[in-house]
Amino acid sequence: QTAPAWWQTSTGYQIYPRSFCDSNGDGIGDIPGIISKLDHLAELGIGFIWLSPVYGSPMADNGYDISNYRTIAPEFGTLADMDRLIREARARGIGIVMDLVVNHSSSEHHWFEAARASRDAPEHDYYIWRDPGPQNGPPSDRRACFGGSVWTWEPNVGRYYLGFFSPEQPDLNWQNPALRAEIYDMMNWWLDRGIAGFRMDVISLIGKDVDAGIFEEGPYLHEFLQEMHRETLAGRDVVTIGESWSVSTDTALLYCGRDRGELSMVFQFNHVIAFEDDVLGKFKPKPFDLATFKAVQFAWQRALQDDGWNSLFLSNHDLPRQVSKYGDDGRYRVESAKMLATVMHLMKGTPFIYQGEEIGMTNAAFSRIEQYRDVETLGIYADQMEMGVTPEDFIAGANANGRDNARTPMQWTGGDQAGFTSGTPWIEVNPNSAEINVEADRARDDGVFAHYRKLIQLRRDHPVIALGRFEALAEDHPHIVAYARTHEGVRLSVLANFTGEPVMFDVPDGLAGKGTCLISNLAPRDEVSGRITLAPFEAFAIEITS
Ligand code: TEU
Ligand code: CA
Repeated sequence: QTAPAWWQTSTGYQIYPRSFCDSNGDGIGDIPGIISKLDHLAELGIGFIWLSPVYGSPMADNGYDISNYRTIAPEFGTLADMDRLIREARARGIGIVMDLVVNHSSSEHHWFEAARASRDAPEHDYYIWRDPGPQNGPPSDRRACFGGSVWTWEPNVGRYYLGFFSPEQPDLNWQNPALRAEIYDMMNWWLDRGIAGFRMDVISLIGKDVDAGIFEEGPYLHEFLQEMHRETLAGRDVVTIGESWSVSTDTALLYCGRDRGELSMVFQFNHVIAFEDDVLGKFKPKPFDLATFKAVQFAWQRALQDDGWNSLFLSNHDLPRQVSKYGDDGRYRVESAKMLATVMHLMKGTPFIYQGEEIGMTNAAFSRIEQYRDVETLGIYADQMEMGVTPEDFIAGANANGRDNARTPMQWTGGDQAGFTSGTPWIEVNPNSAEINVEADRARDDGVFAHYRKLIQLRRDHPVIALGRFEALAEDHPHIVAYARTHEGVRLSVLANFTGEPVMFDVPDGLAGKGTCLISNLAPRDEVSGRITLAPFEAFAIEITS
């Protein structure tokens, strides 16, 4: 067996820069703010930061609409700040993974400005244009991710352009080789600055065949990813994380199989999609059930057991905070936050922590649409009002799954604006910051932070966590998560109660035994056998020795 790659034994941490730490009081988090918090992250023990976009952008989608790939948005800082971040992080053993958003650019990118001005501009073909459809309307009735049509009329050129997400995010035409060369050149420019890799935004969309109506995982996808690899990544020891909402256990290895020359790992959402409504999507959540959740997680563990690599996460800047969604953000907040972390971090793959998760931050609750800033929530609100959904029902759905509810500022202290800014934050601070904050949590030996820190260290110290085989046990148990990991004669038994009630459990053979408790969110146990009772949200892992 070859030694694991650095990104297989490290843990990632996602920073959503707008909400992380504001250094200059303008209410917007920034790069100097991130630098000032690197010690917090180094003490947590992470190996790399996935930095959500900081490039030049009009911020229609908080930076996922890039107008200049080689600058830093002034509200976030300067290129010199960015270089300093890369350097200072590296000095603490932390790599910076940048967010590569190349399915689309901003409509304010100079390419698009040229493209929309004239059909004769070379950049015109960098985007996806179609003539009007029937009755001079849009070429198809396909809806955009953030509401409205995917097609926007451009009178200057007498054509519609494609914006899969929003009109401010026109899709790039990957069929154009000059465009692809520009992108690879830009990637090399960043890689040469010393970054540790890329998280690739909606990368499964770049191979689309628009006229066939195929957007996700289209016919050109893997050809382009392999070309990208040859032109930029080959020979560099970096990590690449491919975001995809469509990848399945059947297609995952096409992206991250060891001989593919494409990506290190996929970042998939099957466990999220499983609980969305067929018509109203995320804004009408389906009730959670553990059996479905486990079936999805475990299917991915099995599918990438021998080849490929998983990303392990429940939350990010597009998803609700996990303690609110899957745990209990009231009475058992601390216990359930630790339980969820234990279950996720001890599977096979690279765990990702979304800023604030390491102290058990919860979703903020909003009551009015005016409290939202998010292009998705506002766009879909407009669509669903037209469909006859009531504002009350919509807000209820948005509180469960809306993006802004998990994008409120990082809670550093119990003081004013949670210590995030000395000014007025761009979006409201969660009022629970008086109790839930870094300072308070870190002051406790049994805080959520301490638990995450331990999990991260365990992954570095125990090869069974990074490399061990995964075996699910008691798979259809409705309340308990149970699995074993085995590696070179070592067995790790992981058990968790996913509910706020005590649960009696008959320990199956593949799990039972005595040994050393590696981690627990209650009193440590050094034995599991026979019939046991797990306390509400109890979770632990034992390295079995007999
Ligand atoms: O997200 C991809 C994506 O499909 C999401 O928009 C998703 O559909 C939705 O947020 C969840 O319901 C990526 C980024 O992570 C997201 O922040 C961007 O808005 C999006 O791409 C466009 O760049
Ligand atoms: Ca600022």
